[in-house]
Amino acid sequence: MKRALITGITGQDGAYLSRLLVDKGYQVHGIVRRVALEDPDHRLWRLKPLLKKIKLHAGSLESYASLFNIVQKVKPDECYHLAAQSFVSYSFEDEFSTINTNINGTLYILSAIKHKAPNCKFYFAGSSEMFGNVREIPQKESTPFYPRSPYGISKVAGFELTRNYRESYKLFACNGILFNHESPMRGYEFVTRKITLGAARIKAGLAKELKLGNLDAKRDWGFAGDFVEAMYLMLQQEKPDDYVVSTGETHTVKQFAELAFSCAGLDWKKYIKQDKELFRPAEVNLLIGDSSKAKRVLGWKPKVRFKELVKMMMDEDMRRLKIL
Ligand code: G4F
Repeated sequence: MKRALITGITGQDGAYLSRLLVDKGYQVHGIVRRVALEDPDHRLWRLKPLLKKIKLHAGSLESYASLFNIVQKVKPDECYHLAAQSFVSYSFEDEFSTINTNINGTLYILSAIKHKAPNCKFYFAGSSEMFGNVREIPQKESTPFYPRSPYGISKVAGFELTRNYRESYKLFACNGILFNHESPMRGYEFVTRKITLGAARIKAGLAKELKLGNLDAKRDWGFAGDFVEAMYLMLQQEKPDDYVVSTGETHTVKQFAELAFSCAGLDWKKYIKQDKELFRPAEVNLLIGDSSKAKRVLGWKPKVRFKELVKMMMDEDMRRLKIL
């Protein structure tokens, strides 16, 4: 039985990836904060259906000792490093903790693997935020990085650490450069879920308006369930490499909102208010990925398209509020 270790297992991607790996017969281990183990109803809700099938270990990205001990104990065959402070907007407010946690956490887990499980295959959750002020359209593996946020900078550092461990210590270490990926399990702080929950709440009579920031930003939004398959496939190849994972379609925040509200039979223009406070000090205006390498080498392509994704998220939020 193969053993997989997932950091960030409590998040959206962690939940989809755990399901995928459990279904493939893996023994799945996850690293979570001790408080999560003490408050499973709130902090482990995404893993609820899987809790009896996976093993959770208390640890922290800030503690090398905790990561070292877990890697030593689990001796994983594959490690998926998903944990991070992943909210771009917050990274402008607390750049220190974002940079510290995201960069050191990646370094610690890589080092622990080098010392205690050198044959373990490693996946790093890189991000399209690394492209930032994009140097070419669409963005592919060879596109230069130009991050526009402390979060983006921390991800570029993690990307380079992963590549360096691959080249210096011969670790099987891969970078996924994942474009935005969403689902009904997305956190409320991200714009897609904020919109779908906001629209559902308005429909249910629980709210009157929804405040958003920049409506013109364009993102390449895919379905998280599809994207975790690409992570898995990267670690099944003969050689470690880096891959862009995206849908190749881009839409504005406004288009997302328009479609989401229309799924609830609402006209978005009546309810969405722009709030300057929600604009970022530096914005990434356009992201659109070219994932032809992932298609060619991994045989991966996205299954869920934009409209289907918006509808899936809207329907689920309306069901949660018992209006569908
Ligand atoms: O949903 P977002 O917060 O996602 P963002 O910043 O693109 O980052 C996400 O995707 C990255 C991959 O590219 C990940 F690495 C990262 O961890 C995260 O998952 O914002 C999307 C866009 C931005 O341009 C933002 O300015 O939506 C715009 N936006 C407009 N109003 C808003 C809002 N974003 C948020 N979160 N909240 C708003 O009210």
